[in-house]
Amino acid sequence: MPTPSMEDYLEKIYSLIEEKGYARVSDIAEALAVHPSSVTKMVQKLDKDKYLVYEKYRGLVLTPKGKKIGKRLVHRHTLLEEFLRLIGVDEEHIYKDVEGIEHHLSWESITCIEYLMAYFEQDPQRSVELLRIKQEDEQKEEES
Ligand SMILES: [Mn+2]
Repeated sequence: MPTPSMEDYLEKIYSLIEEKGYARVSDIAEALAVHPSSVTKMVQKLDKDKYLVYEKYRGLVLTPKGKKIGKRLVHRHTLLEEFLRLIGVDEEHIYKDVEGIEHHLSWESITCIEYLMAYFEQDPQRSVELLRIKQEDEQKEEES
């Protein structure tokens, strides 16, 4: 299993390749706000663990194993963002909160959150009700 830090890299590499068709060390460094030498080190580790193949002048290519896990990690991130948005978390907190929790949930918990999302999607009234409870509580707070 990849470590949380490896997961961050695989997630970012996968989405860069999806968006641009390639992922350069400099792009990864910028996206993760880290030094390029840290990227090179991690990319070598991911290569050693068979998540990708890294050739200095040709760039990096995800292996089938790297693609599979990268796709799952990107999906997990998106799902958690949608989940926090649905339960009414402020937009300004969403990205950071997801970055904070995504590596610490089991895949079972992720699957259960997927079911919860399906529950809300089946009847849009359900999320309206949820947000009504939130609003009422916020109003009470203001009045007290
Ligand atoms: Mn993420």
